[in-house]
Amino acid sequence: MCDTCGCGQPDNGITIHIPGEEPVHQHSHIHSHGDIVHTHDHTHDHLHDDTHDHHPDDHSHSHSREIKVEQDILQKNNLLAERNRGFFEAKNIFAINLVSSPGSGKTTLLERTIRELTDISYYIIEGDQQTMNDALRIKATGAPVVQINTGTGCHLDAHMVSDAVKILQPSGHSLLFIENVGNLVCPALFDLGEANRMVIMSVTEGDDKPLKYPNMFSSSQICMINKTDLLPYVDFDMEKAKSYALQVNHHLSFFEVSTRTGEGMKEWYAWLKKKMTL
Ligand SMILES: Nc1nc2c(ncn2[C@@H]2O[C@H](COP(=O)(O)OP(=O)(O)OP(=O)(O)O)[C@@H](O)[C@H]2O)c(=O)[nH]1
Ligand SMILES: [Zn+2]
Ligand SMILES: [Zn+2]
Ligand SMILES: [Zn+2]
Ligand SMILES: [Zn+2]
Ligand SMILES: [Zn+2]
Repeated sequence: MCDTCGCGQPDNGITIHIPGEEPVHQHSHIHSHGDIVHTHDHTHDHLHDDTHDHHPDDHSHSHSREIKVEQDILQKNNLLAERNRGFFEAKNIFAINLVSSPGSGKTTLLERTIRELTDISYYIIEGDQQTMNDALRIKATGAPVVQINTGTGCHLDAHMVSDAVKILQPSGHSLLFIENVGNLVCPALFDLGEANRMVIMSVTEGDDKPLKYPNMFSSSQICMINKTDLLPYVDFDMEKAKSYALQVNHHLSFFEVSTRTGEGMKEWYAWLKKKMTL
């Protein structure tokens, strides 16, 4: 699963911050296979079910053992994701998980949406390996935000989201945007409890991404194609991109936007408004 991309490393130091405040949550893990060694350092006390991701961090084990560990990780994640989903449904919180490669424009989309579609109450969870940059950009819009830094981790998981939600305290009948770590691979495997997953591709990335990273497109319900203002300058065939995406998931619906110029945003806002009145 993530063995080759870094999040299988021990001590991957997850932190959760409100911008401008001291870290409110810190995990430092010593991991081993199975349940032999497992410590948590927390800067606060809260109940833990001990259902974290524990990625295999030593390769002396057999292949079948590795697959078993990965299945356990995903099963535990799925259980926690269902708890998150139940909480969101009970409070009428519409949660969207934004996934994409780095730099497709997720944060720009959120900034523009929060500023232009003002009759919705927003809560934002930002996920990046390092920095508070995105949380600070969101804070400037006035929306409540927490930043999860995943350290070496390459995706958010349901436990991190559950911890972040406890800090964020979203009110009922609100819209929760979860901006995942920029990565078209691992976030596909981790259900966060969202109602909808939206994969964002930008026209600078090439129109073949759905075929190269099919899991991300098959696990999403919505596909946004961003940076349409750059179409005259790049070899991106919009119809091809959409047909590739539909090849891996024929249920996908599309938005074509430029979060820079605002082109196409009206349809996105209409969709969000409709979701918020359901
Ligand atoms: N031309 C153009 N540039 C855009 C558009 N949307 C975003 N950008 C630029 O793309 C770059 C990345 O945008 P971000 O919003 O930070 O992207 P992100 O997906 O949040 O990035 P990560 O969180 O690092 O994965 C920035 O320089 C943006 O100004 C767009 O519609 N058109
Ligand atoms: Zn990974
Ligand atoms: Zn742990
Ligand atoms: Zn391994
Ligand atoms: Zn971002
Ligand atoms: Zn915790």
